[in-house]
Amino acid sequence: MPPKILVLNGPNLNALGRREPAVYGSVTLADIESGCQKAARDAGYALDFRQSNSEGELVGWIQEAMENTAAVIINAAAYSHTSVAIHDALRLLDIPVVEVHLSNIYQREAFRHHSHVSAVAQGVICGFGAHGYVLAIEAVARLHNTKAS
Ligand code: CA2
Repeated sequence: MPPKILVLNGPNLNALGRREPAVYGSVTLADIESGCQKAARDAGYALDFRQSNSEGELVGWIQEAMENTAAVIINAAAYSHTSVAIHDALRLLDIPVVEVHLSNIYQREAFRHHSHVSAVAQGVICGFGAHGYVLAIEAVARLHNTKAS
């Protein structure tokens, strides 16, 4: 069984492709999942891709990643800017965590400029739309390969 990357998506990302195409593009979350599945397969990983509108459910999934998970990629959406609970759960992990945002949060409203996820992430990718998720998978593979060699 290949090592598993867990990709977590926060609130409202299930609505992608239906509203605000100028900010988030016209891709749906299902499109993003397909791209991630391909990138993960190419890099030799299994991929578990999830979305929730509930902060508690996201915290539970992060806790599950303490076992049998090689890395977490997370777009916590609005919870990035508000959730100490997600920050605390992520900091318990001793695997790579990569934060992704579709939009460049630093070009947007001031309340999006701070993320509680960033301090507990190995790195942050924002502003590249759906391709950011593929870049995050490549970054995880590079981190694991560097560690192994
Ligand atoms: O750019 C990102 O990926 C964000 O994480 C998206 C969040 C936003 O709160 C963050 O500041 C940046 C919002 C996700 C909402 O998704 C929508 C989907 C369709 C229509 C409207 C919003």
